[in-house]
Amino acid sequence: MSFLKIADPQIYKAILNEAKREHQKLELIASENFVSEAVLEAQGSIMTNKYAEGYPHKRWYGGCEFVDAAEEIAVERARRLFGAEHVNVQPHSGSQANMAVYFSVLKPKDVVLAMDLACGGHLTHGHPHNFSGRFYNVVTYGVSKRTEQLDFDQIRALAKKHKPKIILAGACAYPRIIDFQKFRKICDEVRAFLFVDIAHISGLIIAGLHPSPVPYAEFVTATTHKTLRGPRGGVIMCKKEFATAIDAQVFPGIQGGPLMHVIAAKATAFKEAQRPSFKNYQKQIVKNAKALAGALSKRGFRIVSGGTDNHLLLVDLTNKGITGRDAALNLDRAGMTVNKNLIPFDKKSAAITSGVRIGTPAITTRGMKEPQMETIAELMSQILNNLSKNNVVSNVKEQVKKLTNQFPLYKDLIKRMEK
Ligand code: DSN
Repeated sequence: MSFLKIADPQIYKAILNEAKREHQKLELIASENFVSEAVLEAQGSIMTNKYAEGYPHKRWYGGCEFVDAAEEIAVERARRLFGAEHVNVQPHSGSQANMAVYFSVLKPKDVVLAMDLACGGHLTHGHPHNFSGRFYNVVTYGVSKRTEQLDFDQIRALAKKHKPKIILAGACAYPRIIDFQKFRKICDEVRAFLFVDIAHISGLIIAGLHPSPVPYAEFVTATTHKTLRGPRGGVIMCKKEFATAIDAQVFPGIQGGPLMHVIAAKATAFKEAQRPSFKNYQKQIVKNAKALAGALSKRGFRIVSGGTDNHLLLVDLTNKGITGRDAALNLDRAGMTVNKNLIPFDKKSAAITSGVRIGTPAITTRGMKEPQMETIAELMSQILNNLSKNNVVSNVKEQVKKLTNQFPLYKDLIKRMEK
């Protein structure tokens, strides 16, 4: 029996429709994934009821013994997974995690050196409309025009010129390995803190498929819902000496009561990430991204930087004469969900863009492998070479349905909800 179906049929229907959408379409947004039913159960649990301002055994409210247990388990699992000295699992999102790091060591107007949003950086690293760009003096680095990869000579030169207090590494649309040791070296040369945002690549790091920044950086933030495949939320890792400052910035600095049901679900996701099968899953994510990049490139699509080392690829659509916005809209009509994305040195605005970003974490969770990447590239190519041809859209849509039916998602949950 469903309590929700009786209490709120409209929301019940919206959730059921969303479950069906997730099943029927190909989810290719690089930052999305599908959590396990165990994570869903923890997140949907009665721990949502509890106020627990503070930290385990130092709360402002009574009755925290069981949420204390959940938070301690989450912290310990994250600490082991990442090899971190100190972990805070309370940030509601990646934004709060990043804000807490900035607040812990910066004063307003201090200089930060971070990656340009147009080259793959993130809003909360220093965009002028975000708290980060409004409070701090943000200088940005980009990528080399020739390689479309990080240019450490440029980063060093900017660091020497502007003397930032923090250098931020990490991105949400960068398809290559990031060399954190090189960032550390530059930080040491200019006496800056190294802050790394691994929101996108945390799963790859846990699996050893991408070098970890934890040994090199004073601060590392992540989200738990991308390659890590947990509930929507944030986490901070830092060196012991900053533990008190970070904890104080998360609470009471910027947050009140932690979301204990989400923290319980983070703990469950961390446990899932300890399994050998998680490593195999991450390996397949990278194999799939490489296969998809290769298959698209074979069909005449230009892949930014010539390929990928991680879970995502950026496709430059300039030679196809279409914008990222039109590409994303038309792909979605045919059942393939991607997002429009700026490419390095894009001449178009962020609302239009010349590219799309494509990620493989979610389709890999469904069990898709290299042969399916070939099929997906072919279906994408049919749409992008025949924009607005309705017969092509309906034909591709049918083929997407056939493919997704072979890799069912939330089958039992949908069945239960449809009863
Ligand atoms: N919105 C996320 C992404 O898509 O990369 C980052 O916060």
